[in-house]
Amino acid sequence: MPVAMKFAVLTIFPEMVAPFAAHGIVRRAVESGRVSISVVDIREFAAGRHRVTDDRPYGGGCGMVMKPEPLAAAVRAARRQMPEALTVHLTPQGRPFDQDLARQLAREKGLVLVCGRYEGVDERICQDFVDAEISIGDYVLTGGELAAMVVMDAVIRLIPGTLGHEDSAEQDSFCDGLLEHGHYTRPSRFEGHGVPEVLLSGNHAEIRRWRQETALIRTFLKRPDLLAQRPLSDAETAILKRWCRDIERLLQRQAEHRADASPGDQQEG
Ligand code: 9D3
Repeated sequence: MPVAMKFAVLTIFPEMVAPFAAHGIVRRAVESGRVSISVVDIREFAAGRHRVTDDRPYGGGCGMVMKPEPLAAAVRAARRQMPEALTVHLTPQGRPFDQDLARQLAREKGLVLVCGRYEGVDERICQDFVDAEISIGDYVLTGGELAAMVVMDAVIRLIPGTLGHEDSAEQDSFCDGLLEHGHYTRPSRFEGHGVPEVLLSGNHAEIRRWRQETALIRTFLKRPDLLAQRPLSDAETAILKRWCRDIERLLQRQAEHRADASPGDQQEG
């Protein structure tokens, strides 16, 4: 199996990243030869007996900055190994990572992932040694390593052949812009809770309909932002209209009950 995607992770904490390749789908992807992951210790490119990788910021202020020379040397060495790779800096200032970006990155031949620590990386590295900047979200981490692993994880499962079931990547949430329906397995009763009857029926058309409907309603309830930016199919429009009609009918009936029960509530004269 030819390597479909090469990763190099540049970090001062290689022990943090190494175990990432040791489990599950990622491990299988590496063992099958579809993916290679090399973890590069930036410190090995640092000069002097103490192999210092950080220094105080020009202009003063708290915190330390990653020195440019070791990083530059590490990026150059990684690129020499993978000349076609895209060099990505994981930084809070980067483009927010999402499934679209994961799909884009999965088309690359290789990724050199530069993990910052401390307050950040010398700006001249950002300018001259990096093709793209990525953030994994608006919260503050202590470094880029977890972000690099998040990016690799999302990208690796998109590489053909890495998921057991070939079409699972196409079916999951965000692929069609909806959250997934609920999942159930045995036992059929668990601590007082059953399984939706339709899933036990063996009627596959009905099951498909139930899954489509619950996925849509669940997305509306939990992530309305996903629906706002996504066109609805005719089937989906029909499902939502039916819920709308059912809710209107319920409200109508409630209003009628109220009118019967307490005529005093009505405005008269
Ligand atoms: C005080 C200013 N901080 C910026 C918000 C400085 C700072 C905090 C944390 C600089 C770097 C970091 C370490 N974070 C990352 O390296 C990082 C990150 C993140 O913190 N959140 C989301 N995505 C990413 S990607 C890399």
